[in-house]
Amino acid sequence: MSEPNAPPPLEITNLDIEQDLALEFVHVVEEAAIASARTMGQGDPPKSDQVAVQAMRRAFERVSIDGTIVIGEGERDKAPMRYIGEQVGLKPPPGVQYPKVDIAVDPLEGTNLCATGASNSIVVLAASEPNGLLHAPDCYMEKIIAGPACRGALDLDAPVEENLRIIASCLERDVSDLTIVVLDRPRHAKLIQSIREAGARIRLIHDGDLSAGIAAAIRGVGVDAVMGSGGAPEGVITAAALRCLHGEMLARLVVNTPELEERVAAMGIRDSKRIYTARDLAPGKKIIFAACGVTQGALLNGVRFFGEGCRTHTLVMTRSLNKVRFVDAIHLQRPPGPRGVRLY
Ligand code: VTB
Repeated sequence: MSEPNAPPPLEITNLDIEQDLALEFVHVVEEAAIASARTMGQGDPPKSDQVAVQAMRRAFERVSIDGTIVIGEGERDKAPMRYIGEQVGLKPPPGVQYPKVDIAVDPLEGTNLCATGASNSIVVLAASEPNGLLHAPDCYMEKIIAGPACRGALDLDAPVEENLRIIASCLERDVSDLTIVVLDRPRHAKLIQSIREAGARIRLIHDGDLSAGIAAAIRGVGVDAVMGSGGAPEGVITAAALRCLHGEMLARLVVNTPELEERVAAMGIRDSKRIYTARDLAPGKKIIFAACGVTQGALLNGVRFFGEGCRTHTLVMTRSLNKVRFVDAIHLQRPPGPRGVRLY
């Protein structure tokens, strides 16, 4: 018999992150994408970022999760909006507990791309059960990312030309047929030279190694691999996507100052030189990944506005359910005119 004054038992909802919440996460990235797309080309990156973060926050308030942001806006970017450790999700009614979910977000990946109207800026989030995503420090990360054909075949410490030879052979083509994406940064001068000498083609990008990483794991988008160093937080989110796509990723934190060494140690990372696979970076059993295009991109269309609303394009993937979905949504902000819903 229960105690007369005992609190009522907690009703733990059976919501499954992948099965039941996919559409909720789609809604979160759509809202942030629509908000930031309104600022496209205004030349104000912090503003673009801020509206994305605010819209994301508001949208999270409707999702039935007990969420914790484990990767948020970067200290590197000095984007002060979404803090690591922040709790998100709908407040449950008394006696109910929603599923605990760890969340990694990049409310606007490619802030500068959006601010200049350049292609490939996206809103991204990854979610998993607690501890399913590495709590990475906001430093650089060396990365090599390729598609499923290259699984287990690459070596982060091998010479560039060797990895290119392997990628070409896994994809059954010549090195000269490959397209390698590299962030256009002075630190990559040597890497770029080596790729050129090996004879592969290069696409230099200004920002957005996350969307390039996803593209590398999908055939037909024109990216065979991504090489070089980019943000570690972006690396973890890429890894979550790659786990859903069964792609290949090797990565290592770039810990090159005593301060960083200390910060990494304080975060519980014992071996700062460790080479991580996608599975190490995103070990979750349940993983959901959602990305919505902001500006037009190779993989995702940007947000298109028209009289009565707008249209968004979202990629949503789940690891254990093995689903890769593209969601093409029309958001009516007012009733359509007499000729019905417009598709553009
Ligand atoms: C990359 C890129 C991001 O940061 O991770 C890059 O994909 C790395 O930092 O879009 P640097 O700009 O210092 O090279 C972004 O450009 C934005 O954080």
